[in-house]
Amino acid sequence: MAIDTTAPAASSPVTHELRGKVLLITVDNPPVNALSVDVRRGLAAAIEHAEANPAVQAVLIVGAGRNFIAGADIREFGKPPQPPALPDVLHRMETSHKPVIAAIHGAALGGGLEVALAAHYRLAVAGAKLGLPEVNLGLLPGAGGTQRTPRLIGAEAALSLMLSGRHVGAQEALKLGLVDRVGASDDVLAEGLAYAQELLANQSSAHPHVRRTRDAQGMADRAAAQAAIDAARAETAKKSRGLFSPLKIVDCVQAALDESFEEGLRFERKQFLACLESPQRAGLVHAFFAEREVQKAPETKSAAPRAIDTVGVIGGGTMGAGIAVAVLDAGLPVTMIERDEAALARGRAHVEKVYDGLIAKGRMKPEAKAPILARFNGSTSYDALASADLVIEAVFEDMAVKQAVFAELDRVCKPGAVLATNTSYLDIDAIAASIKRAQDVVGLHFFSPANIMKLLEVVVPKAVSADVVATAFELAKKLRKVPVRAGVCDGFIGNRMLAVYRTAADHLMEDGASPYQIDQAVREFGFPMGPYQVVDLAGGDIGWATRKRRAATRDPKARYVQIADRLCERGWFGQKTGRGFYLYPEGARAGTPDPEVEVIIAAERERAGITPRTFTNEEIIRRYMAAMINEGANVVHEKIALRPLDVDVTLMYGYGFPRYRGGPMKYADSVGLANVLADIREFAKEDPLFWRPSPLIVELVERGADFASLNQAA
Ligand code: 3H9
Repeated sequence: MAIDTTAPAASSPVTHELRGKVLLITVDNPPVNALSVDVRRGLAAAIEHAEANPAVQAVLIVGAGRNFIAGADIREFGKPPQPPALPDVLHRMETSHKPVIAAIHGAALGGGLEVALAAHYRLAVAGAKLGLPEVNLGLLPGAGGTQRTPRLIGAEAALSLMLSGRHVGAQEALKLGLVDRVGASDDVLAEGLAYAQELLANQSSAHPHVRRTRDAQGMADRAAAQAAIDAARAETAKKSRGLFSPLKIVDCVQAALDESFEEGLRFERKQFLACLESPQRAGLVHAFFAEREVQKAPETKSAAPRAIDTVGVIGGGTMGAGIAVAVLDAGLPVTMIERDEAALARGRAHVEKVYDGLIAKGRMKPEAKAPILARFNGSTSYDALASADLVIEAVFEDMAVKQAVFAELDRVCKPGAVLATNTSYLDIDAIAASIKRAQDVVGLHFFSPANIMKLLEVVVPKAVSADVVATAFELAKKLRKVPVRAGVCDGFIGNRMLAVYRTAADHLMEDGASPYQIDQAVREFGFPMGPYQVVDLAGGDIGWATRKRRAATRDPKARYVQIADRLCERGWFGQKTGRGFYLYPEGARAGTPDPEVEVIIAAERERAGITPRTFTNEEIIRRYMAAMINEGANVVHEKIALRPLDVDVTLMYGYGFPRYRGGPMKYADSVGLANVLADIREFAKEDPLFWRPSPLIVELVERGADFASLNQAA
C-alpha cells in the first residue's frame, strides 16, 4: 500500500527509542494525544523504522500523559484532509512483520481504539476507557473500526459499542475480548514492556508473533452475526430518529460480514466521508466544543472558588427537592428549610420519592438509599443554615417572598456564604440590593427535574464578586451540570428566548396552523416535543399566571393570542387535569388531538378577525426558528450571553434543541444569516412590532460575518 512518507516534523509528537529488542513508540500530543497530521506522520515513520531496523523485534505503543489516544483530531474535521490518512497508517501497522503491542491507559477512544485494534496485541491497565464514540459526533469509526471490531469481538458487542458510543473499563474490555490482558499494576509502560518481552520469549509456531485482527473469527457464526445486525437495524431505525450515522454503522457491519476485509474497508471509508460532510457532523462537533467552552467563564480564570462542603436548600417543592437530590448525588450534605413541619415532611417525601423511583426502575440498589438520606437534614428554622457554605433558595416566584427569604439568610448565614436564588425570571440585582451582602448573591437557575436536567444557568448580577461566580461553576462541575453564564434580564437566556418563539407559535396557531401540526413540525425538526406538548406537560396554569401578571405592562399594540387563556379558563391545564391542548384519557401520558380545542381556536380566529390560512411544516419551522434566532441574537447583543455558543448550549441542554443541529445559532449559520434576516423582514411586513430584526444580525449580515466569528471572542 502506498503511504505518505513525508518526514515527521522536527519536533514530532511521536518519538521512538529502543528498549532492548522493543521499539517503544510514545505519542505525546497534549491534551489528549489526538491523531493530528503530525501524529499520523510520526506513527507511520516509526513503523517504517521498526520494519527497517534489524535490532527491533517488537513494537510497543503508549500514550504520554493521562491517555493513550483519544481519537482523531476533531479540530481537523471540515478542513482539507492532510495525508497520511489514518486507515492507511493502520493498514501499514497491521501488516507489519514485527509484533505490535498497544498498552492502554486512560482514553483509547475512536481512532485511538482503532490504533489498538490494528496492533497485534492489546493490554489495558486499570482506569483505561475504551470506546468507539464516533456516533456522538455524527460519525462512524472510520479507520477500520467497523471492520475490525466485529471480527474481534463479534457483531453484537461491536454494534453495541459503536451505536451507544459508551466507554468500557479494562475488565469489561478483557471480557469482551477487546484487549488480551489487564495489567497487574497501573504502570502502563512497565506492564507493556513486560508483555512485549514475554511475547518475544514465548515465540514459537504455536504462538506466532503477528496476529492480525483482520483474520479474527468473531463472526464465524454467520447466522448469529446476521441476527445481531438485523436486530440492531430494527432498533436503530426506531431509536435514532433523524440521525444519519447510526444506520451507516449497521451497514458497515453488514459489509464486514458479507465482503472481504479490503472491500469492507473501502465501504467504511465511503460511509465515513459521507458522515464527515454531513451537517449533523458539523452540528455535533460544534456541540462538543461549545459544551467545553461554556465552562470557561471569565470569572473561572480570574478568581478561585470558595469551598463548598455544606449546602442549604430553601423550599421542598418540586424544584427545591430536585435541587436537594442533585446536591446529595454529588456527595454533599443538604439541609432543607421549610416553613412548618408538614411542608418539611412533604419536601422530604419528594426527595425520597426520587430515590424510590430509581430503586423501582432497578437503577439504584435499595441499600444505597439510607446512606444518601443520612446526609439529608430538615429544619423549620433558618438558624440551621448558620454554617452552610452555600444556600440555594427555591421558593415561590414572587419578589417580596424572595426578599424576605434573603433577609433571613442575611441574618443567619456566616460571612462568605454564597447565597443563590433559583428564580427563573425575577430581577436578581433587586434581590441582591435588598441585603447587606450583595457581593455574595448569585443566580443558579436549575431546570426541572433539577436532578436530571443538565443545564444550569449561572446568573451574574452586577454586584457579585468574581469568586462567587467561580464557585457556581465549580458547583456545576460537582453536580455534573453544564453551566452557562447569563446576565440579568427577564428570563435570562433560555426563558427569554422561549417566550419569544412560543409567541411565534401562538401567532402561527391563530393564523391557521393547528397546535398539532406545529408540534409535529417541531418534532420533525428534531425536538423531542412540540411547544404545546410542553405546555401540557408543565401545566398550562403556570404560563397563565405569568400572562395575567404581565397583562398590565404588556404593550397594548402588541399582538396577543388568547387561545391558551380560553383553555385555562375551562380548567384545562394539560396532563394533570386530563386535558389541555390535547386530551389525556384515563391519565394517559401521550395526548390525542382534541376537536373541542379546534373549535375554540376557530372561534378565537373569528373573534380576532383572522381568515385562517395554511402553512407547510417548513413554513412553520422558518418562523419558529427565525423568532428563536432573532431573540438569541438580542441576548448576545445585550451581553446577556457571552457568545452565540452559550445560547446554543442553553437551548440544547435546557430546551431539547436537537444536538445534531448544534443549537439555534449554529443552525442560523448553516442556513445563512442573510436568509434568516430576509425571512424576518418578510414576516415583519405583517407584524413589524414582533418581527424586529436584531441589530446584531443586521450588523453581521452587513459585514458578511456569521455567529461563529463571535465564538472566538470573549
Ligand atoms: C474519530 O476518532 C474518528 C476515527 O474513527 C476515524 C478517523 C479517520 N480532538 O473533554 P476534556 C480537547 S472521532 C481534539 O475537557 P476530559 C478538548 O476540546 C473522535 N481535541 O477532558 C479539550 O480542549 P480544551 C473520537 C480534543 O479529561 C481538551 O482536549 N473520540 C479531542 O474531561 C480536554 O478535553 C472522541 O470522541 C479530540 N479527539 O475528557 C473522544 N478530545 O482544553 C472525545 C478532547 O481546549 N474526547 N479534546 O477545552 C473525550 O471524550 C474527552 O475529551 C476525553 C477527556 C474523555 C478524552
